[in-house]
Formats: sequence, C-alpha cells, structure tokens
Amino acid sequence: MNPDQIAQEAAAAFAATNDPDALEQIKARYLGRSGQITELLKKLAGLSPEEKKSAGAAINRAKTAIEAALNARREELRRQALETKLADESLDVTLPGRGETRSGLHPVTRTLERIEALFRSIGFEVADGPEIEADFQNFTALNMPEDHPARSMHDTFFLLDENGQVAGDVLLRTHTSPIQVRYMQAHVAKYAHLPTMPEIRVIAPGRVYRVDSDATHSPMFHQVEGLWIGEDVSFADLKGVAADFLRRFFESDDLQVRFRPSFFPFTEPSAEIDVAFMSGALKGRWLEIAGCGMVHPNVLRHVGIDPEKYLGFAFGMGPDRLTMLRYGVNDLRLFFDGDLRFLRQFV
Ligand code: 2NM
Repeated sequence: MNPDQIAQEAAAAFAATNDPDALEQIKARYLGRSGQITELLKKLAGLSPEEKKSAGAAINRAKTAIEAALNARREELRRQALETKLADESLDVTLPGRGETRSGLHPVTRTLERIEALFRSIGFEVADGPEIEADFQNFTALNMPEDHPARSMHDTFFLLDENGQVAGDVLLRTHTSPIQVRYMQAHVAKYAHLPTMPEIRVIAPGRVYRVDSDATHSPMFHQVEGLWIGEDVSFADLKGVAADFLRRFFESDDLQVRFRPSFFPFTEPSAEIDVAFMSGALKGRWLEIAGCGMVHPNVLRHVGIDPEKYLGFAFGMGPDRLTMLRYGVNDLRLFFDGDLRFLRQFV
C-alpha cells in the first residue's frame, strides 16, 4: 500500500469508531512503534537518496494527514460526549414541581387562626410566651397556693437540673395564663410613666402540658385564654364578649349560652360557660366550652396592677375540644398522632 492509501484507510477507520479508547487503539495501527507508517519509514533506509527524498515526502504527507484526521476525530468525539452529558443533565426550571401531596393546616391550627381573627376584629392583641416557664408566672402569680394539687409532680412536668434532680421552679407551662402574666408585667412597665395605663385586651393561644393521657386528655394540648383589664370592665362585658365570640365561632346566631358558677384560683367570681346548639347532631345538649371570671385582686397585685383602680375579666378555652366539636372527632389523640390518613381529611 502506498502512503496515500494508508492515510485514506486510517481516516476511514477513525471515522468508523465512536469510542475514544478504540480511537487511540486504531491510531497505534498507523503511527505506533510497529504501525504501518512507522514500518514504511523504517524501509526508507534501504533506498537511494533520490528515492528516499520523494518516498520520504510522501510518507510525511500521509503522516501529517493521519494526525490531522486523528485530531479532528478526537475533537469530534469530545464534543459529542459533552453534548450527551449536557442533554442528560438538562433541567427545565420552568416545569411545575413534582410534589404529589397537597399541604394544609392542622385542624387545630385552623381553629386557632379562626379564634385569633375573631378576637383581633374586636381589638384584642395576640400574645405568646415561653413553653418552659418559671414557677412564679405559672403558679404563684396566679394565686395558686403552695399546696395546690396542680403543683404536684403528679400533674405537672417539672424540668430536671444538670444533676438530674427536679428543678422545683422550672416546668412546662400547664396553661397559657403565664403568657398573660408576662403581658401584664410588660404592660405595667411600659406605661409606668402615665397616670393611668391603657386598657389590656389580649388573647394568649398556645401549647400547654399536663401529666394526663386518655381519649379526652393529651399530655400536650392547646389553650386560648383572654384578658380584658381596664378601669371599668364588668362581668356584663364578659358575658357580651363571650356570647358574641361563641356565636360567631360556631356561625350560629341562635346559639344558647349560659354561665354556671364555678371556681378558679385566679378569678373571683368564676363561671363555666356552656353552649347548646338549636340544630344539628348536638341539638339541645349543654356542652361545657370555657371557664371565665373576674381576675382575682391577688393576681393583679402580683403583676403590679392596683386592684382598687383596675379590674377586668379573663377566660380560658380548649381549642382542641372546639375542633373535635366542629368536626365530630371523638378521640383527641388522633390530632397529635401525626397519622396523615386522618389529618388529610381536613385539608
Ligand atoms: C380560665 C378560666 C378563668 C385566666 C385567668 C388569667 C389571668 F392571667 F389573667 F389571670 N388568664 N386566664 C382564666 C380565667 C382561665 O381557663 C379555664
């Protein structure tokens, strides 16, 4: 074979492969130590000077042509590999997400947001506070005596100190009242420079913790408490606010509301609030829905408010129970088990 034929054959062989490794193998057949071009060069030694000159030039032309074809093919394969890689990794950022589940709010969260919106609409602020509380804000300030059963380890989750001993004054809040205690303390400090402080109108929603667990009690549950303090806030105002709220919450203008005498350490007098629906599955049955009362003078004193000048009412209710009523759920624990088959029904 003459050099030109070898060069043509090499170019055809390069073009016939798509594999970079195979391409280098093929190259060896022509330019390697015993490749066809190399063998021709070796044979030059036995030729006359004239023959050497013309044959050598032809071989070198072929060699240059083979090298050019090789480099072109190398470049082509490199470009193809890059294009394949880019195509594989391409990402259309304008495509919609692949999420297949719809998200939604927890049913108790929906109830909390409803309650917050209703109270905001009549001028209440929404406050929060720490879930790990101090004994003073959780118990003492709320007129709960040293020997009150709620203060026992049997009823309250106390925290342990670094030695694993019960730290007597740190606990998981057992109600949201400490939020109101902190709110009142901050309010008093904020308006200490005024002869008369502005009214306090606040609700305190949040998680609370008690040592208790059955179909109607979860060790973690929710409360919403409310507070209205001023110079002239009466039990009549309490009845109006409570009845109005409950009728709006249950979307029932003819909801029956009654106040039944009761006892709480932090209010005096105190009452239980019951409601009865005029229609539906629960028609005509009185349901206990909240507790309330006029804030006890001792509570006001503990937060630095003069009970001779200011008074007001407070109330507390269980949004978990309200949610059970609204959706006809009979086991409270379902709300907190995290079973999506249950929770998805409310989305
Ligand atoms: C209730 C019932 C009655 C209440 C009292 C206070 C505070 F902080 F002002 F003293 N907050 N919440 C209260 C009153 C809570 O829950 C059944």
